Amino acid sequence: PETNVPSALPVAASSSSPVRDQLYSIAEKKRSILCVAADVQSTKELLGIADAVGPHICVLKLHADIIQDWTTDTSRRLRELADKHSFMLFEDRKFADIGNTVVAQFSAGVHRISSWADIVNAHAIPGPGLIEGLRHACAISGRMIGLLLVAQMSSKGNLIDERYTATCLRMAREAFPFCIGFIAQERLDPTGKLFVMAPGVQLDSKGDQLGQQYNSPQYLLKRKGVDFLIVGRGIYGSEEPAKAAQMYKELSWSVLHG
Ligand code: 6AU
Repeated sequence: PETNVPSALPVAASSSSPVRDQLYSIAEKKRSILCVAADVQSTKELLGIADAVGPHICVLKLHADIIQDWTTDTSRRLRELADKHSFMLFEDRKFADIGNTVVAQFSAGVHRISSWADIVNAHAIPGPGLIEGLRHACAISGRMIGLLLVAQMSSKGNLIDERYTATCLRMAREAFPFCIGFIAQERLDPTGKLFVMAPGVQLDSKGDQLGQQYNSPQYLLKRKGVDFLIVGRGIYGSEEPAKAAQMYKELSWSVLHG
């Protein structure tokens, strides 16, 4: 169903999640609801994209496990860029295992996600123990990190149905303020307190060969009521990523406020 609801930006003040507050404060200051997905495979490319699009984004999303030469230096330099340009780091790990395993995936291994990420995401399918494990691991790390539940997907033929999405909404409400929102394709929480970041955004393409489906910023923001847009190949795959990021930033902001 189409929601046709306005942006959640005005309700930011009523939030009691520091991570959510920080995100909305960056979005307002930079007039950007844009998250760039930097799905490149080397530290050099990752840092290059982060520096180039940094002025135009509120969030940089990455898949640390596709970076061939990842070291602790990669995360240290990423954090420096995040502070320099004022954006948040979102590790798109999509945790999907029992709590005990997820805690280790989150805090240990090569990537030590809990030591540098501001936002992470997870599938709800293992149940609340996963969320509890992540919340506990965050408390131990001493860092403020926000969780997004993957409540809908952009890919063709995905197995998520309305009942599953409704259960995600219930789980997310119970886990607020650690859980701050969703990866989804439409607004799920009518109050907008739990926000939606929507992937599957590109102007020049309808999809790829492996089931990705794209919609326009106008459609997702105006018709579906999402709050933030995630753009990957439409930006890092373009000839001038900084220019493309600026274009997506200005377009999406003006769709909401223009
Ligand atoms: O714009 P693209 O297609 O180049 O990149 C989209 C990015 C990729 C995906 O791993 C991710 O968004 N994604 C997600 C996320 C963010 O969880 C969920 C989903 O349903 N679809 C999707 O594309 O980094």
